[in-house]
Amino acid sequence: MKTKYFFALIIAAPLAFTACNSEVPKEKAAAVASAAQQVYVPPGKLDDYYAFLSGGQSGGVFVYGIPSCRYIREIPIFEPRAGLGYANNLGTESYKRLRDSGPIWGDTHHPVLSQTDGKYDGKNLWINDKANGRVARVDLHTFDVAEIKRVPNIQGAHGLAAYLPSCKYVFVNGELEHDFEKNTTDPANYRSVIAFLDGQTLETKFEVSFVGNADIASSGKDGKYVFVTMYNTENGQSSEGMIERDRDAVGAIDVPLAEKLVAEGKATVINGVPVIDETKIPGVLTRIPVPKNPHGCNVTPDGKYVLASGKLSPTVTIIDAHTLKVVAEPEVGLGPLHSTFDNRGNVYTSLFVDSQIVKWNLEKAIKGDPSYLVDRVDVHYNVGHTKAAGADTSYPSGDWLISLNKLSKGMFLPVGPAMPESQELIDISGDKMKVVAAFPSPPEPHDAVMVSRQVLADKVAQTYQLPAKATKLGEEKVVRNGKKLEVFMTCIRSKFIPESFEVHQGDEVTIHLTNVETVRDMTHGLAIANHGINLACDPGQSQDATFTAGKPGTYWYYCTWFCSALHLEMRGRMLVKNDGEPVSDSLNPGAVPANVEPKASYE
Ligand code: CUK
Ligand code: CUA
Ligand code: CA
Repeated sequence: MKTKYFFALIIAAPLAFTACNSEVPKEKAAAVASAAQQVYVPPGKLDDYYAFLSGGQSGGVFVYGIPSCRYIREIPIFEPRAGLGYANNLGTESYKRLRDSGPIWGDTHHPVLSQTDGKYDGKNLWINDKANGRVARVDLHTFDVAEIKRVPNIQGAHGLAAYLPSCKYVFVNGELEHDFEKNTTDPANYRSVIAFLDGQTLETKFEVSFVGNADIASSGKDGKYVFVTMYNTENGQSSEGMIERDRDAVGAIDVPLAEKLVAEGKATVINGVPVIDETKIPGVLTRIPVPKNPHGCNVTPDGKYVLASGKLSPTVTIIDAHTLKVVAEPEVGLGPLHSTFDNRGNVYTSLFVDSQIVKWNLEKAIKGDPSYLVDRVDVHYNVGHTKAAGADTSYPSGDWLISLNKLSKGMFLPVGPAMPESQELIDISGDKMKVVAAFPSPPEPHDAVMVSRQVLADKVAQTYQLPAKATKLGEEKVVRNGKKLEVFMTCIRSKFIPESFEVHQGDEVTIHLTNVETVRDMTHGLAIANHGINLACDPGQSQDATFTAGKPGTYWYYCTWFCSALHLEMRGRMLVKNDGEPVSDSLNPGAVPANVEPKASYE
């Protein structure tokens, strides 16, 4: 597939196999060398794809480069990340946004990329918080959280997908049933909802409620149906109760009909959201019977079929996405969880129990051709989701596939009783799948999306746009209001302005820090000794830290990102005075030499 790094590998490969892998037999060594060549991206060269991996209980998203499998960055979302200055401080907007939406922890499962005309458009990434009924939007210009909203009436916000082709909604389904209307504990009142949120603001526009639950979501491609798998049609409250029936369902929601019913006032407003109760207004939700307790739900790239992976059944159910009829139910292996697609009519299904990815041909399976199974490959171990590049769009790329494995066992150096989750990169460009690399990750990726770097090439911002509230260079000031002190501070290599300010013990201090750099990557941090404060302020960004001044004395604040040769000198003093001692509001009180005004030329 990729030959551009061939020469580098000619040098690298023999080294690798003589030094460390002397036990590899010759014929295997050739295969390993070719795999190494495929994933080798020399330092300074860029990967072909971004892979966004959900962080599960880490509460955010991890960005990797594919095919090198290099970790590039973390996007914290539902959990404060003090090291990155995210939501770790009373004053920051990220803290307020997260706190206003609920608890400061989340469980992210399904990253979803926005599309235009059936292709990724590089604008937004949405992700769910299963634990606390929230959805977040990440702006891909900055790779930063732009919005977090609580979804009313939902519990276990699990399946998440964009309503295609327009993406005007993202929709999220409730996996955990409860009574959100009367707040009783009576299971007879239990409902789940599928919530439709405005793709930009994440306001919940309307919901469809029903008995039972919904697990994983996928959208049809023509603006009519969206689909969810439903494993608890029994409305059971015990694991036995949830597997009583031989068949559960795929739910198909007729979105235009739901919109019409809402417009006609047929919905009941519950907790501020119009809810169509499917038990009272049937027709919005069609249940298509599938073998018991299905899991993955995936619409084919052409929008013709929706596939429900069997989980407890060794089958994948193929449903016509327009007639809603089951057209085939091929056997694929044990524990099928999720399916993904290439550009040649093949499906790749993860088999949790078999620890395999199985490749099968969709049309052959529909026609009943016994040769529908094409290939299978072992993965390590117990794969959950699997995702091929572009598989959620109308134009999959058919080159790379990621297998997101729950256990890594002996794959990596042992690091105590717990081991990392493991992803494997599989080349699906040929007839046979080839596992070419494995990379560990923080816990616990459930799903991933890959987007070509070309899509984002002209979108990713170089710097933030200075917000209106930003302090301008030369306009730094200290504003005192009784026990409250506001410090309007700028930073640029390699100086904070002011370099000191005075305050009394117990005063509430807010530092409004603006990074006035115009050069990408010139992040400055602001740590304040013994006050638990760390901001990360990227170029063009303005961040606020609010805290209470400690006992009298000198506390240095310093830059936490190594930014220049004078990084260590990039520091200033908070001078906490004793009660009754006068404080100065001039910039840099007590600085030596006195009366030297700070200048803006610190390049
Ligand atoms: S779920 Cu985790 S493996 Cu939340 Cu998408 Cu299937
Ligand atoms: Cu600024 Cu280090
Ligand atoms: Ca069931």
